[in-house]
Amino acid sequence: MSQDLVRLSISGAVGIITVDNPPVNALSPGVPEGILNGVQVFNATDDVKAIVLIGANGKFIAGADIRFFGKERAKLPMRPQDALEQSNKPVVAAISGFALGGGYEMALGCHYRVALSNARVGLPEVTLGLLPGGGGTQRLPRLIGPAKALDLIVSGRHVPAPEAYGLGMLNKIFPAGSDLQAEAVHYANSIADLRPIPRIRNMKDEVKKGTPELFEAKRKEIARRARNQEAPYVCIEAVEVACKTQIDDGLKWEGDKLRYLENTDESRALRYAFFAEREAQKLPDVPKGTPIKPITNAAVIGCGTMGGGIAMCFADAGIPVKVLEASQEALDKGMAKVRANYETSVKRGSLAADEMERRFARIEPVTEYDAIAQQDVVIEAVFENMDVKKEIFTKLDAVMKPGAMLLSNTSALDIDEIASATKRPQDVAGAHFFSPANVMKLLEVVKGKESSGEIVASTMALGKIIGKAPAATGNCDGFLANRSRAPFNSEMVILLEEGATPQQVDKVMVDFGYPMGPFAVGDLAGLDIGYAGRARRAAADPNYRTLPIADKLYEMGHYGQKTGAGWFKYEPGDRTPHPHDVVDQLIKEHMEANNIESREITDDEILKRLLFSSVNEACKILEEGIAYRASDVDIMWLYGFGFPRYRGGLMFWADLIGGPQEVYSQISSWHQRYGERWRPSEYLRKLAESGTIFKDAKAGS
Ligand code: 3H9
Repeated sequence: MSQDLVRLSISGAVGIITVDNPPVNALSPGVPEGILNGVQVFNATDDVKAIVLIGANGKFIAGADIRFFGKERAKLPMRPQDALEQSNKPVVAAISGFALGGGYEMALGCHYRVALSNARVGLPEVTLGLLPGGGGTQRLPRLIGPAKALDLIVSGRHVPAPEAYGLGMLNKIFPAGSDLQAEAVHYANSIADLRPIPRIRNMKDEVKKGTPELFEAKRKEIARRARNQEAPYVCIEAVEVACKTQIDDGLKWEGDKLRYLENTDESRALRYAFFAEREAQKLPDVPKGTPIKPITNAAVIGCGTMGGGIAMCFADAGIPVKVLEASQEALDKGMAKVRANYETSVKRGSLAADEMERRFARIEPVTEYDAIAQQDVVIEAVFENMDVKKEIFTKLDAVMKPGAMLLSNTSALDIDEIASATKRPQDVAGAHFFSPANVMKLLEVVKGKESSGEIVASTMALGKIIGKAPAATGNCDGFLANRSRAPFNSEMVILLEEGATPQQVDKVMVDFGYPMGPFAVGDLAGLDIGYAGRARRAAADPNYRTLPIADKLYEMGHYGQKTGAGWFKYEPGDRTPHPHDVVDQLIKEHMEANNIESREITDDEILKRLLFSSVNEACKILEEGIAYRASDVDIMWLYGFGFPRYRGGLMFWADLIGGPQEVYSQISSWHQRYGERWRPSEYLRKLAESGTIFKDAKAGS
């Protein structure tokens, strides 16, 4: 097998080892063996004076094959990166595309590293709950020093080649588009006779810079975002080990830690999330090869909070966008808000001032529908009112060029009814962004019953182009994301009726790993949004479970941060939530009026009531065939609701704590205690009885 995955050839006095393992040249079984064989063969070939390690199809090596973690791996007589380092003939890593994880570690085993200027390198293992286990934690600090190595290994970021060159990670870069193999062979000839061969294991100076303060500062820096996680801390320790230990001892330490980390729930969850994200791109009911509509420009209807944010997404991706508002006044206000958002980024240092101007200039305010007629895609982003939306889609149908993508940012309304306002429902789909639209990564793509495969696939592709994580769903009230989240939103308020406090609930969820508690998030988004949604649902469903405490709070003018009071109290100019007496009073009154006795509600009950209620709803959505698979639920929760990635997502987490059987049994007991709202879904019952885990659950199965 290694012959197929790794090819050997000779150009003059240079032996070339080519890794050819599509799609990304991962180090699947056979590849490490092939590289090791190549080093041995060329070291034994007299005419070869230097060696080049390169990847086929414009990609170097994307790292270890992630599918094989947690499984038995073949034991080699020697690791290929160590063999590369020990080679008596100098080896040049020739990098195009990406050299990530085990791929860049292979390059660190080489004596020289050259790359095309559009390549990316890095050690992203921490994002999979691992540490670089192919020598990266020991070689990178020796090459570029512990401070820079810490930054790269603990963040896992992909570094563009020019920056990597500046950091000392690469010896030379060639312009994008160059013939990399020819350049690398030329380079190899130029260094073939240089001695001593520069082996990273012999570089001793940089690691002397690793002071205890450096590592302590890094631990402090990551404390909040890395809470509940192990891998980031092991990564720090690994660099510390590199600074204190002989390299062979350090390599052994690193290998042991990799074997430990690959079996943690954290790593399992992060690896699952990696593949779930890619799985979400696969649309079982859209044939492969369905054409994707090109997008060179866009339009957004409405320049409110959502519309402005969506326009920024296009501008940030380099796509010119027109924003339409009926009145000049609304347009000016919206554009001022967009500008203020950009200015905040400039002030924070995350955006350069000239780049802000370039982006802002891509957004063109307009007041007439004729002005947007030739745009490739239009996204309607006005407030949630069916009549208004239908009126807009009638207008769009009249003016937009044939084949234009007609998308609605509705978060709950019936996409089929919206599409019925046009004579081209096949070109209509939902493109649901999450607030703030320019920040949150989820794009929920909603298929109407007449949406064509082309519009769905093109909307998914659009999501990728503008840097989102797209995932598809069918049409129902609230679609997949908000519908599966709705029971969580109700349950958190119902918990108050039984004596819990907003601060208690928020603490449980922050401790679990959310960046903010759900009540604080409600205050940030505005309590008017939930109120309007509840009123609409209560009008439609006589059995709708009302939330009197939430309704009263809203009616008292507590709209959240914008009024200085919501579930919490806020001092002017400060977003820190403080407990509010009024809320305590409302809870007390509600309990007295309904003869509810206060009881201690444990953190475990809070967590499970919020999340299990949503797992149950997600099961109903799967049963109805509205979601393709459980992993799409997880993608929506990770990217739309801030669910901690290292727990995999709502459904994966539920598997980790006992799976369908545990969830079913708990929900059944709450069904007895609380009645109808906790009725377990049939689908959940079937999963529990068949022993299927959530992770493998598919639509309607
Ligand atoms: C590691 O190296 C540990 C070492 O330290 C240990 C010692 C050796 N494995 O993302 P795409 C699949 S840990 C298996 O859509 P792109 C992917 O699932 C690893 N499969 O392409 C998809 O399959 P499908 C450290 C992989 O162009 C297809 O390839 N490395 C792997 O948008 C295309 O992927 C990383 O963390 C893999 N390593 O992005 C890098 N990588 O078509 C992980 C990809 O069936 N990879 N696949 O859905 C990436 O970040 C991106 O894939 C990359 C390309 C940027 C490379």
